[in-house]
Amino acid sequence: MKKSNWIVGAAALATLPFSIAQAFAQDAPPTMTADEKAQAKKIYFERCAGCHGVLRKGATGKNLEPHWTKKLPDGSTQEGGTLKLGQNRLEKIIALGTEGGMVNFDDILSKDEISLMSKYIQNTPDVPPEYSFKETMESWKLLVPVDQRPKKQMNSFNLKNMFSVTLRDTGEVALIDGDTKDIRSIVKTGYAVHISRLSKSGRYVYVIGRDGRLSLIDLWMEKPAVVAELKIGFDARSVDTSKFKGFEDKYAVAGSYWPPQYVIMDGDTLKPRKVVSTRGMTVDGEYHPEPRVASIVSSEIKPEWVINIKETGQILLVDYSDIENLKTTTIASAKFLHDGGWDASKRYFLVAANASHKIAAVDTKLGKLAALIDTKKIPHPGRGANFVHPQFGPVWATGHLGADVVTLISTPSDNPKFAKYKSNNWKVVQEMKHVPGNLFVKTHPKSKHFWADAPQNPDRETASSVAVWDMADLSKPKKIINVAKDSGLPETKAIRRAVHPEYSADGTEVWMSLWGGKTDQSAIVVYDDKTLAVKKVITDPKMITPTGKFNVYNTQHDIY
Ligand code: DHE
Repeated sequence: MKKSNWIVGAAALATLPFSIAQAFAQDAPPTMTADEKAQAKKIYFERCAGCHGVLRKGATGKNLEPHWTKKLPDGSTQEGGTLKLGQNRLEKIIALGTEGGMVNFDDILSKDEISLMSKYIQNTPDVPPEYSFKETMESWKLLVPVDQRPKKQMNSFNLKNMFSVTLRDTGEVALIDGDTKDIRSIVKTGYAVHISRLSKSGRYVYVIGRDGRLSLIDLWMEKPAVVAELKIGFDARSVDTSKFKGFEDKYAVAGSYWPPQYVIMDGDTLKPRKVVSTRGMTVDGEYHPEPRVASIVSSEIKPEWVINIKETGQILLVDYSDIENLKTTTIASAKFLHDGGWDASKRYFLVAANASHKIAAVDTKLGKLAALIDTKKIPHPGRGANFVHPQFGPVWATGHLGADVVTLISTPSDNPKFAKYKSNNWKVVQEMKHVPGNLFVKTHPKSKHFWADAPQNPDRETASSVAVWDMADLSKPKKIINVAKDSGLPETKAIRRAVHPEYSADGTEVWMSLWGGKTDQSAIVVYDDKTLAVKKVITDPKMITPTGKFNVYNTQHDIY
């Protein structure tokens, strides 16, 4: 229906012959009580919005607006080649997942909840409220002012090798001493806490929760604790700090999924300085009401952040040298930008446009797109991994949620010894056989191994295991390590997904999390990177749903 006609449409319905009016009546979405709606809304926010968007316009996950979740009025499921879903099909998809990358929810949601969610997504999406600078400022809590904080490190921990570990479902991070493997502190943070990032100095940890709560932890305190908090939005995933010379620890920036905007703050207090909306045009020239802020990284060669806008496919280089007069370079790449990391030279940033099956590489020195590289389905690099390939020279690697490979892309280098590889640059030089459902890959400059997880794979054994390649000879079969078995913990109903390899500061150990059931005691299994033998199982009744682990030194210096 044309925009100019849409008001007339409703009135005209009343005059239609009975059979057609009845058909329109059948087109009404499934009815729900207010309580059911509230419950479904909560589950949608917690479990679905990340991939499908608050407005359900689709990104990593498919569009879930009623025009295709609901069957046609006559019950048919096809219209001009578009498949319509309907209650039964939706219930199946939610329960069992799809080959396209949707995970199965039958071990997370009950049958009733799956039925409820299927009804909910046939109804019109709820639009959450906006969130202004004033409200952002009102949420700010300075718990320990700067002048009341330690002037030097007050504990004896080796802070370089401290790990900030996400305890996803308890909304906490555990600060674990990488040398002794002791839990030094468990800190309350935001709901379904997502990632940690480090200030340039390595003193402050910034932790962002999915509820938009940003927590600032001071590692110099005798017992590291939260010294400031800010609610940057209602739904958030990313944060970073200013790392350019002269701006160390000065600013922080956090990206919000809803409302679609980013917030610039003072680095040591989180006092908000500026809120910038990301609404605007996609690379295809269409207006998007919900362009969410995906990954953010901080350049060390310019006072700039690379801010990746998911739905528009626009990569922003935001110059923070004068935040009152903010200058932004907008680089068109491809939709739907997600996560990414630096190449080995830290001049190029490579980010997954995951639903377009592409990697975009930005030259941050020239402020231009360097390449758009086609890959297999749904690349998901985390931050990716850099190493020197025996045949192809420097490469950056990404795994895939939707394909059974790890993709190696040749990256440029100023080092004359790599000049012979120049003609390979920005090409996919190898696809290493893996399995779908991979989220994170990792290596370390001092390591000879390459690690890739597969936590989203539907097979229990595969999801609980991690694959390790010998980088000196990538044709050798990879080694599969069952992390759940290595933990020695009793089996649980929920799959314990082995997720997010992270190196110790010296590159000798690899830490793997076991992401288990919402209330199950779980563990981090620490491997000797050389021998691949278990070195230590870190477990504790408070170790519930450990996922991302952020080694202070590696995160501070973007080593991956
Ligand atoms: Fe993440 C990074 C978004 C689900 C663990 N995740 C990122 C980044 C984004 C993102 C945009 C890049 C941040 C940056 O670098 O600034 N993640 C999303 C989602 O939208 C998604 C798909 C769905 C959701 O509802 O949130 C999602 N993420 C997850 C998980 O379920 C994971 C596996 C477990 C968890 O604890 O939430 C998870 N995401 C991570 C981790 C990183 C991450 C560990 C950082 C990787 C790194 O090595 O830096």
